[in-house]
Amino acid sequence: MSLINNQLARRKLEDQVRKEGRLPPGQSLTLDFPVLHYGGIPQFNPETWDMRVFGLVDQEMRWNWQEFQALPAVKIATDIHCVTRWSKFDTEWEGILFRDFVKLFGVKPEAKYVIAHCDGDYTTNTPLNIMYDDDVLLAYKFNGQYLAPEHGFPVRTLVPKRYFWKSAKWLRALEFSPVDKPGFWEQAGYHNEGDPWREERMQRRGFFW
Ligand SMILES: Nc1nc2c(c(=O)[nH]1)N[C@H]1C(S)=C(S)[C@@H](COP(=O)(O)O)O[C@H]1N2
Ligand SMILES: [Mo]
Repeated sequence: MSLINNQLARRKLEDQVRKEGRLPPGQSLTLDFPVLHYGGIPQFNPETWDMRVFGLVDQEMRWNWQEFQALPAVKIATDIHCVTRWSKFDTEWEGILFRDFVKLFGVKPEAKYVIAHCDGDYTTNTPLNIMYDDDVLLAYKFNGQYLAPEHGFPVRTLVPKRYFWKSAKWLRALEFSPVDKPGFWEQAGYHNEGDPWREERMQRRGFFW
């Protein structure tokens, strides 16, 4: 497709999702899948990789790659919104539904926040009640294929109702905490909640802006 046709197609789809009430304020539709992260792309080693849960859980647990992949998975279609103002529509994901995942180890009633810990020291925080939504996954496939390394292979969280920085790539552990622990971007001045419909982008002037 020529550049002009591509632009027209993009505009047309954008108008459509706007009419449908699916385009949050200040966002525009992209047909690409931009890559954004801090630091390098971590190496995946299936021999040493594990997923862990710790903190306020009934039983701290870990899964190796084989065990993790064998857990019952679901497919969902959803829209994603990046704070850098792109939104992508009808994306298809496959992975373990957070709500199902927690049944494997049990969450203590005092747990109020989930902190995602990633390779490369990235963290991000989300209230537990948001994580129980029916669209929150520990995702390992996108549009039918395993995640590309730059999009978080082998596993990322997917929290579609928040700006995309809360969808943590290269996830290695979930911490269940009684107190909130602002993560990498949240400490740098991004909004702690990050709801795209309320345009919760920045909460204060951070170091860089
Ligand atoms: N581990 C990790 N996850 C991360 C980030 C990061 O720097 N490290 N960046 C976040 C940001 S700011 C965005 S916008 C999305 C981008 O995901 P994508 O590259 O798949 O589009 O990943 C999020 N998850
Ligand atoms: Mo981002």
